[in-house]
Amino acid sequence: MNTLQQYGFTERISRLFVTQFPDSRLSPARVVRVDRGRLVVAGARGLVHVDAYPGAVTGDWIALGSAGALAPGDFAPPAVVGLMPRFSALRRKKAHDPLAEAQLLAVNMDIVGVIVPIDRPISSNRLDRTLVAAWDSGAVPLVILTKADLSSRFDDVVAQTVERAGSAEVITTSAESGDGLDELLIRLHPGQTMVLIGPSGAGKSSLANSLAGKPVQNTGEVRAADGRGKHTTTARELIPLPGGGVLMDTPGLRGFALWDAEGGLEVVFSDIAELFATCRFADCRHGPEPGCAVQAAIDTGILERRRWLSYQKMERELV
Ligand SMILES: Nc1nc2c(ncn2[C@@H]2O[C@H](COP(=O)(O)OP(=O)(O)OP(=O)(O)O)[C@@H](O)[C@H]2O)c(=O)[nH]1
Ligand SMILES: [Mg+2]
Ligand SMILES: [Zn+2]
Repeated sequence: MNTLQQYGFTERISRLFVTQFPDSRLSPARVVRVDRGRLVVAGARGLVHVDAYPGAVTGDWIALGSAGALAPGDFAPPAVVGLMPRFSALRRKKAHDPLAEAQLLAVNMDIVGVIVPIDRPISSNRLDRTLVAAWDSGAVPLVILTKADLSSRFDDVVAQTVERAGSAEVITTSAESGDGLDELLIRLHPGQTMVLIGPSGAGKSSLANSLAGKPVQNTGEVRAADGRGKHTTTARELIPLPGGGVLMDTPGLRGFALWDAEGGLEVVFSDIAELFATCRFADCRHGPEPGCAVQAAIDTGILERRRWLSYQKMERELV
């Protein structure tokens, strides 16, 4: 495998590249990390530094040419000349501010690894939000419970998470004991990319190191008082795995506000969408009006009130 392949270059990407950039003097590469004003990119000849390119983020496929003239025999350092269209993109809102812009968290991933640490109380609302954004991204979410060696409430937490995750798969792992790592790896096929998303201290970088089989990322202790992390990872970075898959480690996220993810909302709350269809009135606002299937489901305990509130909150956020 050459460097390009180690970073996820496949037949499919190769065909897309040629369609997008027919000029044979251009070559494909992938952004591994964005440093201040510079990009680390993986190309056929290895990792190289190039100047930043507007809009290019970690995970992007790019076209490399030579800066200045592209004439044969011209010796110039490689430079980014174009971006490939992205096949998936995970977005969130920058802050709890209606005017805030979308922030791209990750691009060109096949799997969104939603990291949930077992050593803290599960935040269902946060999990819901992250799953909505993940389903909307064009990739498939995989919920990864971490630090399985730590919890005595293990079965409880797993059951709670499985219920909440709906149609997303849930696996439990421990970077410490190695449990669950094989299960995770069989889901990441050669050439596929999985981004790890979650709060600081959740164990994303520890998982990356265990999967890579060597220390590639720094990890940091969590604060004893509340178990929160110290934002050890500060940049997104691609990490090639021995099996041919690619990981993207990311900095811990404080919150998760949604950006324009109606499609994901319907997947995660499909039970609620189904109820809407059976309300007596087509324009039911699901309040006190007669024949509301949502209210009936809450009354009979089929729908948890908390879940309904969570849905409403997210729906408002998306308007
Ligand atoms: N017992 C145990 N501790 C773990 C495990 N995974 C991670 N930890 C510990 O949890 C702490 C945080 O781990 P990191 O991997 O740095 O967490 P992170 O999600 O990368 O955090 P940020 O980079 O800040 O976003 C470290 O002290 C790790 O040793 C695990 O499977 N078991
Ligand atoms: Mg980290
Ligand atoms: Zn209704």
